[in-house]
Amino acid sequence: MANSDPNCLFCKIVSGDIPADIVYRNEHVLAFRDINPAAPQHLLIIPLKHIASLNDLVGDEDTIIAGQIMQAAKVVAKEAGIGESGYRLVFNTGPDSLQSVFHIHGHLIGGERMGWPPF
Ligand code: DGP
Repeated sequence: MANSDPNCLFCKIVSGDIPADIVYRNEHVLAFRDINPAAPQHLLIIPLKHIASLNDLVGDEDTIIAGQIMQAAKVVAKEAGIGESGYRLVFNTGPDSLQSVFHIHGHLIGGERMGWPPF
């Protein structure tokens, strides 16, 4: 696949080389359950294109991809039953955020009352 990194875990989930509990897919993005859920509903939404992090979004194409992630989040939240009760979409970015997988992903979390601030 174009724009894929052979060393990237999430690119391997996109290609099917590593299995995941996929809940949603379209021609631009993929959503699957986090292997280590932090909430009753914890989905990861990623672009099919390899982009390392939010800091690596460049140009109009990536701007569109960012919007596609958010549009998918809305759909996935609704399908997960949290569209109305509420959810967060979190993009950990950089060391202080504890980002550990360098393929941009939105954590869609919900299914329980959350606190704020989140740390
Ligand atoms: P972050 O720390 O923001 O980079 O989040 C990475 C998330 O990816 C973390 O919550 C755990 C999840 N994760 C890591 N490896 C796998 C995997 O192989 N499968 C799935 N489904 N999730 C994974």
